[in-house]
Amino acid sequence: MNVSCPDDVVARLATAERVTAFTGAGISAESGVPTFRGPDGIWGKFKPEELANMSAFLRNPALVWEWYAHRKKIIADVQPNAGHYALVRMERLYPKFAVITQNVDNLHRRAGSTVVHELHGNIERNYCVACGEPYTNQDVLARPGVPRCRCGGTIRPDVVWFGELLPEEEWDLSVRAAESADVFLSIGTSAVVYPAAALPSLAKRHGAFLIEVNPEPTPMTEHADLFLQGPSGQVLPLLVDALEKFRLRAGDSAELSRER
Ligand code: BJW
Ligand code: ZN
Repeated sequence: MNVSCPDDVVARLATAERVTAFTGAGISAESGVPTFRGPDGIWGKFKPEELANMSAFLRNPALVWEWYAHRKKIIADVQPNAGHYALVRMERLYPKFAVITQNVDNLHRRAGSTVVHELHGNIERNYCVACGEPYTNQDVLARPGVPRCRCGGTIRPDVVWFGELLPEEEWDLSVRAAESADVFLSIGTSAVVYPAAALPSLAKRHGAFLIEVNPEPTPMTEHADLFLQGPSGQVLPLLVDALEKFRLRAGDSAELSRER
């Protein structure tokens, strides 16, 4: 793979104070979690709007639950990959570093990232539509078919479906992390689902240098200051290696000039 990150960009990224990484399904692809769109997407059989919305759930909760039970099992069995771990290394390099993720798979936290804003919920959680009682995956997967709450209500996954509002606090924190970023990385997202997809351009309007990491161009590519084309599990570790090398060299020269 030939990912070329110009020296001035490495310098800019290495000397930034506030860096924000915005991730989508692509960062988990190399862990074995299928993406939503494209040839290998989990939406191959169904369009997103057909399953991930409340009216589909009310119409056919068994079908929606069958799909979520399948995905919950896939996600429980996978591990974070080199891309997730590279972001953990990056967090250690900056005084202000945040991950904003559209993913519900919890892999950033499992890798060790500590500041993670989940915009579309978390597939490890569930709640009763009628009374709000929370349920774990262990609770719901033990019950065949559509899981029911003690109150008789239907339990649903704690994820954000089309037509639903994003969690307010996570959204506000994400907007702040975008607006204040010196460098904003958009990683493994098709950048078509709003309002999340508006964050990269928001960051750019507020002065961030916008870097996109994706094997394929997206609608955002033409607005990016730098497009690093390739799988994030390969591109991100190379990028962090370059940053660490730059920091080491800069540290060495500072040391040398103090000694002189
Ligand atoms: C790699 C890789 C590798 C592959 N390395 N990369 C018209 C215009 C504008 C907006 C709207 C509109 N009509 C309706 C809307 C609103 C709607 C929307 O945006 N629709 C668009 C599709 C048109 N948005 C909403 O409804 C949102 N809510 C909202 O707007 O509330 C206000 C409102 C209130 C009342 C009424 C109406 C509005 C909510 C959106 C919720 C999205 N939910 C989902 C499901 C979550 C739960 C679950 O997981 O089951 O979130 S949909 C799905 O898409 C999921 C994802 O987070 C999201 C984004 O997908 P993502 O991550 O970008 O994945 P992919 O598959 O699309 O892309 C993967 C990328 O990875 C590709 O680019 C690959 O190339 C790349 N890749 N391998 C790096 N190794
Ligand atoms: Zn209930």
